[in-house]
Order: sequence, then structure tokens, then C-alpha cells
Amino acid sequence: MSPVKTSKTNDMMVSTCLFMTTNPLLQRQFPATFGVNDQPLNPFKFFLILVLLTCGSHLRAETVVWQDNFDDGNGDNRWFSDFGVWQIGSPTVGPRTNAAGSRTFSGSHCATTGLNGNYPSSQDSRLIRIASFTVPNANQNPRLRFWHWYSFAGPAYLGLGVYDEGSYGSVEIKVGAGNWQPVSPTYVRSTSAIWSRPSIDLAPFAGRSVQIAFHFHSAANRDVGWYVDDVAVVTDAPVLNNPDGFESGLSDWSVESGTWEVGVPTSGPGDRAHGGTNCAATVLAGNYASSVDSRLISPSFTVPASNSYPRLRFWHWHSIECRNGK
Ligand SMILES: [Ca+2]
Ligand SMILES: [Ca+2]
Repeated sequence: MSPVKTSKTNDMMVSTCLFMTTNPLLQRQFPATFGVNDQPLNPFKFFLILVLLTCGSHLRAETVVWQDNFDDGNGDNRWFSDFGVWQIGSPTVGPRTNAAGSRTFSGSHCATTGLNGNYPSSQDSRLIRIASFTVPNANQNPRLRFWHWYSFAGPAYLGLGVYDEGSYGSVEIKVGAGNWQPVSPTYVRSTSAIWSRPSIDLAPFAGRSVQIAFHFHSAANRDVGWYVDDVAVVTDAPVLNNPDGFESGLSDWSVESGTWEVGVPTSGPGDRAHGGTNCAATVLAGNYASSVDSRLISPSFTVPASNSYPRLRFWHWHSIECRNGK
């Protein structure tokens, strides 16, 4: 039931120093992903999927189509909950307080499955943005971005070797009067008690009038739940800074399912980054949680021609506990 589920001696940090080549020939375009997987009951798994990059400027490429930080106190006029649970306001439980003393990502308000305590059992409810919007053209790279923090209860044992499904959440989209469909991973367990920022590609819905929702589900067990803030639809091609030492923050990188954050580390390799003051880490201040599985995902970039020897280089430090503590 604790919102913080840290365990073991776990940490990983990446302070990148990414090479650059400038061959203009376009080869392939795809994101680099940095993954961490720690599941105590499974064999140790840790992987990095590393690819290549071209040059980029030190910018974040975001033109905001619309955004909502919930801080004006009128969020209930823009969002509604189809079957309860969701609230917009100033939480008294959940994430640790920010610099302004609020348990939000920004300002004093966010949306959550419970401002003052754990969510109830056996719920299924969406937080729905009332206004529909037309998704920009695919060549504008439309994407949904938001900050969230979650701690969902795991399955409950029902006896005779049977467990219920536990709690989870996902982002959904509805085209016109169609059915809701998921556009995010299914979020389970926790973000390791940190706020993280996904990026959800909306290009498949370009030109369509859509609504978005945050869909929450609980079974028997309860927990503090899901907190969402700074929801935005943005356009413009994501920029990969090269090299990226994360001194400008997350920039156009995104986090798949929590745990990864960018900033000044206060735990890990001598409590500092390899270069500058910032790095990317599986929790900047302390251990990552149990049973998380999440990628730190780069902006898309174009891989230079093979005759220019494109390669990815980075500095990293890791301390990852695997099965049986080995
Ligand atoms: Ca806010
Ligand atoms: Ca750095």
C-alpha cells in the first residue's frame, strides 16, 4: 500500500556522450531505447538497445496545440470522469511534495484517482477530456505528452491458485463516436515514486477528430493510484541533441513506463553525473522500485551512411541487483 516500493540496491545512470557524423544521406529512422527490467521472480534481464544518430541542435521541438496543467481550478469544466474515482485538485497523499509544497508535477493541481487516500476496489473509470480536437497532419509529428506518477496495487490472491488482475491504467483515444482504444502501454506497478513524461504518437489519427482519456482499473487491492499533470498535444519534429549530456533536461526524450528521470543525481556513482551536473537515471535519488519495466526513449533520428561509420557512444554506471542477489 505504500506509494514508495523501493527495494534492493538498484540504480542505473546514463550520462551520454554521443558521437556525431554528418553524412547527409538518409538511411533509417528509429528511436534509441534504454531499458531496465527488474523482476525478482524472473531471471535477471537487463538490456540496452542502442542505435545511432545524426547531429541536432540543443533545442526542444514542441509547438503546443493545447495543454492543461489543471492549475486554474476549472479542470472539472474541461474533464469529466465517466464512472467516478478521478478527481482534480491538490492531493494530500501520493507523490512527494514539489518545491512549491504540492504533490503535483506543476502548480497546485493535478488529476488523480484520489486526492486524499487510496482508490477503492473494483473500479473502472476514465478521466475524459470533454473537448475533442483534430489531430494535426502526420508530417507535423503530433504526439500526446504528459507527466504522470503512479503506484498501482498488484493482483490479489483469490484462493485455489487464482489471482485477480490487479490495478492498471492506460491512455485511450476515441475517434468520433467510435470506441475507446488504447494508445499507450498498460501501466502497472509503479513509476518508482517519480514523475515521468511519456510521448504517445498520434500520427495514426492525423486529420481525425478525437478525444483522449486516462483509463483506470482496479481489482481487489488498493493503492494511492495515478496522478496526471501537464497534459499536452504538441507538434514539430523531435530534436536529438548530439551529444546530449542531459544538461537541458529530458528535452525530446520520453519515458515509456516510469522509473527513468533526468536531473541531478543524489545517489549512485559518487552522487554525480559523468559530465556537467545532469544525467539520466533509474531514479535520481535512491533505488528503483521492484517489478518495473521501462524504456528511456530517444527522439527519432536519421542514421548516417555506413561508410561514415555511425556508432553510438555513451558513459554509464550501473548497479543492478538480479535474481538471488547475484
Ligand atoms: Ca498542475
Ligand atoms: Ca551531463
